[in-house]
Amino acid sequence: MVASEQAVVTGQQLDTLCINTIRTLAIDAVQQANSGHPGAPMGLAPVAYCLWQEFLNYDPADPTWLNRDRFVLSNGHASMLLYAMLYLAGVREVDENNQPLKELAVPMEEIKRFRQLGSRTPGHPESHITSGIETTTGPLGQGVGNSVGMAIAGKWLAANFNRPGFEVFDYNVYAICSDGDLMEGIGGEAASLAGHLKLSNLCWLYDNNHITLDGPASWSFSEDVATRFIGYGWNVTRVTDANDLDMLARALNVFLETKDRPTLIIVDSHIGFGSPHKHDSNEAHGEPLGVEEVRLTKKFYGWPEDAKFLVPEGVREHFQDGIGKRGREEHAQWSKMFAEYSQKNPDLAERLHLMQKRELPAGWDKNLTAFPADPKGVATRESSGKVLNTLAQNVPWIIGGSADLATSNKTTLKFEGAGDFQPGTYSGRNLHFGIREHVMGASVNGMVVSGIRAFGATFFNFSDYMKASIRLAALMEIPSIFIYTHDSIGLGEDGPTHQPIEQLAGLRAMPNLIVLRPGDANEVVEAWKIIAQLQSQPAALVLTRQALPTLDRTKYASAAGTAKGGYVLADAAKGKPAVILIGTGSEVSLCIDAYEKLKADGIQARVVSMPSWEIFERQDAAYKESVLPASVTARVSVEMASTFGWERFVGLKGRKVGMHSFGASAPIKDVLKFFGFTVDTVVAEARKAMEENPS
Ligand SMILES: Cc1ncc(C[n+]2csc(CCOP(=O)(O)OP(=O)(O)O)c2C)c(N)n1
Ligand SMILES: [Mg+2]
Repeated sequence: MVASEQAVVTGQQLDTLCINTIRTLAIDAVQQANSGHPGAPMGLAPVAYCLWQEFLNYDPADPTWLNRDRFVLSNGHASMLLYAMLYLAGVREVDENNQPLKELAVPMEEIKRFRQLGSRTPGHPESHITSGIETTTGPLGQGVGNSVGMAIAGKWLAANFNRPGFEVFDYNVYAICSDGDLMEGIGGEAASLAGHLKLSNLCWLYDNNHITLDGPASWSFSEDVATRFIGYGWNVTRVTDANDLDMLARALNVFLETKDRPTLIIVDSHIGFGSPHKHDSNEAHGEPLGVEEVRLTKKFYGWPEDAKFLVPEGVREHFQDGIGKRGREEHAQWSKMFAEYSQKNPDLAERLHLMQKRELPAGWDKNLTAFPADPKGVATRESSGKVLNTLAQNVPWIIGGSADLATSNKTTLKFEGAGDFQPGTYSGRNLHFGIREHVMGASVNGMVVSGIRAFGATFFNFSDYMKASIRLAALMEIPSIFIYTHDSIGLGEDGPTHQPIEQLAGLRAMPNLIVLRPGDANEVVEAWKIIAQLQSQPAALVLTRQALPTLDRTKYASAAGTAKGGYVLADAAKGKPAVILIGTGSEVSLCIDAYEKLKADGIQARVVSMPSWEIFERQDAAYKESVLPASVTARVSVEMASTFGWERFVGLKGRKVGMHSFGASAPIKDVLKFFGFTVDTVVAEARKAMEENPS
């Protein structure tokens, strides 16, 4: 059928017309941008069409509807598929208060501006830029990882909020994924965790197109995916032709009927379906088709060869009659039910409201009391565990867990009713991620975009394993919480394989991430208050294994200064300090000891505690000058980590006590002495700084 000749088209013809519209929009946008991947959207168009039009419970007029089915495009390079769907389904733009507007999330002008500066159609889908995009995808494997978090959230929300006769939450999570998603280690972790948790609300549609960027997938991928997923405990079904809508619908119905495990639908497809290229040779994969091939492809589809961005009459209307009408009706029914639910359960409704707005309940900080001074003190992982347990009682939607180190990370929620999240007990608040840091990061993000304040914990050194997810949380502007203990060589005997060196510098270099390394139990309390209030930034909380003195705050400044990122903890008795010692975490008390020694020797020192560079940086110039006066250039930073970046605060003439190599396996006292983290070293460095910077 030729689109331009259409009279009244119905049924199959209309399906084909819609599918080819998705394809040609992707082709034209990529061609116009002269950049992007047309092949995957062309191959997957029927899959997305069938899913959205026939199955997805989604109201395009309100993409923030609480109980909407979630759709994740894990192979984010196929972004034009998603943009075409958002446009054709008529998904609305949402304002900063989560209110839907009249405007489309992706109007046609934005499709024409694919991959251009400031457009809502960046190269890969970005949830903070484009309404209707549930999560940012692009690094392969992250999206399927997020989908596991979303499915966990769905189960947790249902277990905690549904009441007899009131199914507030019963949404499903669908992810389309590609060979890359399944090859990536994180994809395997995600599938393993989802299978263990029996997340029956999770469906992955695997684009089995036998091709990757370099060439045939068989060059590097030959395992039996179906068998692998059956081994993970998934239900596996197959669609042998991506263009067969009936077969796709049958497979999706199998998913809906499967109540005891997640479902993988393996869809055999042809990348760039309809293009005259021999795709097994993989030419032009990941590139625009080129003018001539665009014409030939359109001819194959029965499309006017010269038409660009053509949306034939009837296509958008057809989407309105399908996903639009179904979503509107489902949403309206749900809203009626939810209104009654809210009347009967005002507390729960209020909770959901706050969660959506990323706000905290009244009394969120109650019982977050100060720790008494104690020279022997307590490890910050210990004090953090106590604070977290209090905070989580005040904020019922803080949930999380550790990658098999909960007893070391001290992250177990131990209070009455906290419970474990396991198959059959989906109301539990303690997650067991297993030894899967990578998917812990991605699923924490998936939970956070679902309204939950989720945390994930491991040893600081293993933050590297989940770096991509931390980065995406920062990019997505979401308040994920990452807890890292065993923060330095101070962990001792486990040695250099476990001792972080460059991790602090790396995370501090990341835009929009708040890194906090509190110096004692009371800074831990303040750090958690900061974290709780974050709305659009993730946090990395970096904690010690070893005990630290709880400073006497009647003698030294209040830990409330933590809120400013850095503050004067101990100061020169009078006048300008002769030298400034700047420390973080476990080195704050070392600085204090050095300060006392210098004081006894008649030297007027100042100690600045700097738990968060990022927060200190955003203070006004006057405050920063009050903490680090420009006229005092004799400065020493003390941190058991790479010194990379400390010149920012100590200046080019300052001195840096830090790590210049990997650590060593030995008892902590030997390690600290060997690497020079002693009062004597700090005092000596302070004297050198003073000599080199005579005032
Ligand atoms: C973690 C990660 N590594 C590499 C890439 C770059 N990349 C984009 S698409 C792609 C491979 C595409 O193969 P496949 O996943 O089978 O998708 P298809 O080309 O079939 O759509 C690669 C390597 C990426 N996006 N993410
Ligand atoms: Mg592929």
